[in-house]
Parts: sequence; C-alpha cells; structure tokens
Amino acid sequence: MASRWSISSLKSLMNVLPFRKIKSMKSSCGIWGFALLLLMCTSRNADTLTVTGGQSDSALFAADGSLPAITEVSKVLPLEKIKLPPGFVIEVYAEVDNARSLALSPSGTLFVGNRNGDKVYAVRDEDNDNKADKKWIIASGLNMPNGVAFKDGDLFVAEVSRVWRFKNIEANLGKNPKPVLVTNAYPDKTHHGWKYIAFGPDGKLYIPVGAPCNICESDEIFATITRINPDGTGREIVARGVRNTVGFTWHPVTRQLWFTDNGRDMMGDDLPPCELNFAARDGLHFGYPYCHGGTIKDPEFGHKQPCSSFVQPVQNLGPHVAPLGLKFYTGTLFPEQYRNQIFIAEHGSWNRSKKIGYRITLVRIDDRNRSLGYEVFASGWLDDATQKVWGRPVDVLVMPDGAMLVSDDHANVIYRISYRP
Ligand SMILES: [Ca+2]
Ligand SMILES: [Ca+2]
Repeated sequence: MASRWSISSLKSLMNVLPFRKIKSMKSSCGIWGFALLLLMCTSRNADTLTVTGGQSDSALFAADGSLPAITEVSKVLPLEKIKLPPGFVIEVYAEVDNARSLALSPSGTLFVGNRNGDKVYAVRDEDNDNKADKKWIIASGLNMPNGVAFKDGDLFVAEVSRVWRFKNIEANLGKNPKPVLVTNAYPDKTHHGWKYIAFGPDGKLYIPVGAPCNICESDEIFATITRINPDGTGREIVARGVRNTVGFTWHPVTRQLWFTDNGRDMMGDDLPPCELNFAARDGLHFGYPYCHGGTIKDPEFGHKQPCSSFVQPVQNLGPHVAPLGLKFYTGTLFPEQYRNQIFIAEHGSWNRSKKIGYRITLVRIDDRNRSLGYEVFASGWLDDATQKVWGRPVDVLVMPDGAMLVSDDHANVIYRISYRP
C-alpha cells in the first residue's frame, strides 16, 4: 500500500523546517537521505497514486474544496511591459504555481499541469467575467505531471513514465479523485522525460518520448512521438528523430500533426535553430540526432546519414528559444489575418550568452503547409537590456470565445489575451 507520505508531504515538511536547522542537521543527512530514498521508492514503484489534494486539511479551502483562483499575488506582475500588436490586451486569468500544459473541457474547466511542481490543477471562471474564480488541486505527489488532456469527461495526466485517468473529473473536482492507471510502460528517464500529451483527431492519446540526453543515439522508443488507445493498449511510434517536443497540435482543416522541437545544446549561441515541424504522414524521421534545422549536420553523428534523408522543418525558429506549446488560431475574436495561423510559446533560452525567446511568436503558413514568415506576437517577459526575466510562456490555448490563454511557469499565472480594438 502506498504511504500517505508522498513526495509532496516531505517537500512541505522541508519547507516548514527552518533553513538553519536543516544545515545543522547535516550530520544526520544519511538518515534523511535514506528516508527520502525509501519514500521515493514507495511512491514511485507502486502503481498506486497517493492523492493528497488536502481539501479537508485547511481553512483556506471553500466548502466545494476550491481555493481562490486570483489573489493579490499576481497584481504586482508588470503586465504593462508586454508588447502586443495594436488592439490586443493581456490580463491575468488565474494564478497557478508552475503553470505548464493546458487542457480545456467543453464546459470550461481548465486543467493545468506542473513540471517543477508535483500537482495538477483545475480552474473555472464561474461568473463568465473572463477571470477564473475557483481553483482545485486535483492531485499531488506526481513525478513531473506536465501533460494533461481531456476526453469524454475524463482527465488524463502524464508523469514521466506513467499516464493516469481521472474518470468523470468535473463531478469530482474537490473530492480527492482517485485515478486509474492507463500505462506505466514509458521510460523513467527524467532527462527530457516530462511529457506534453494530447488527443488526436483519431481519438488516440499522443505521447512524446524525449531524447535521454543532449545528443545521442538511443533505444528506439526515445526521440519519438508515440500514440496509444485511451485504455493504454496499442502503442505505436508516429514520428522519429524528434529530440524533445513539448507541444503538438493538429491543423483544424487538414487534421495533420504539427509540432515544435527543441534543438540540441553545446553547438554555440546561434546553432542549431529550434524547429516547427509538420508530419504529412506517420512514420517519418525528423533528423535528430543526425541533422538539425534541415541542413546542419551534427558534428558527432552527422556523418552517419545525410540531411537529405530526413524531413525538413516547416520553419526554423530562433536558436535555443525553447518552443513549447503551439496552437492554430481557430477563433474569430482576433482579426482575420490570424485565422488558422500558428501561435508558439517560446519558453526562452537557458544557456545562451544573450537570452532569446520568452515570448509568443507567430508562424504564418499557406495552404500547402509552407511558412510565410516567423514573427513576434507578444514579448516583454525578458528585458533585453538588463537580461532580467519575469515570465516564461509554456502553453497556449484558444478559448471558445476566441481569446488565447497562455501559461507561465515562472510568474505562476495563466494570462488571457483578447482583442478589443
Ligand atoms: Ca470569474
Ligand atoms: Ca529536426
């Protein structure tokens, strides 16, 4: 039986212990280390999930198990620094710690994953004023639960190696819902192990497996996009040679798969580009680790296969911009020129001497899936002059009213971008 003592419980305990005290306990680190190891083994090896929503533990929670979705905390964010095209407005939609991937139910419940955190959240705008009012913790103690997807009333959550299904989730938001295991058959490597997940037009759940390294050849399952049936059966590899995609979507008309890919590191500030890719069919190879950006031979592996044997990106993005979530704009609120064009959340570089990314970009495409250009749509989370960063976009989602939500795992909020000329 899995212990009530989940990783999150231990983290909470560590948070309340005074830092000085932890330092003074250094001599007993062996015992703490062993205890930590034991706890990790207990909660990771058992395919049961310790759900510690904790709704009954605190006076902070309302009777329905919810927390306020917006507090004073986000009011200090310098939203006036965000540059948008004329007529666009950005506001805070909800506060969510380490807000990562987004998934929306047809009735308007927004589910939000974590990467550095261990939780999955739900938020709702109950009075339709375009700001969320209520927030629920769906689960705690998960291992990088970055991926969330919604289908037929059920919430799917991806950890590094496992996928869980929370049945009939909207009737159980504040009730510590118990999930069922969909699969535990994915590798447990944490390097590029956090997952974006989404249901395709074929009703299957798409799950990427990032390369377990910066640059390497590896077992067949790595550097791929896979898909499974909603019950976990029937795993297939859909695309190969994909280093680390943390965002994919389907064209609203052609229903074909589009995805971002994060380029390798340690080839300098300006190489290679990150990528926007389009998969015309299943079974294609997109180049990694042999070829980057369509034409750049990898210094170590490039001699093995020529760039001409791989699918080229539709658009090379900035080097190290870290493109994550992307969506076609399918609403009607934004001007006509944005319809069916691609918005990309660029999380921002981590090892470039001058930072790049930290913005929302737009790639315009024609009806033959060719890029017509790559431009900045929203910027200002990075101050170029001081190199200071106050926010990092992760995922984008088009709401039924045509507004666009953007998650930010650094400022711990979800923004709503609307058009009010
Ligand atoms: Ca509201
Ligand atoms: Ca590629």
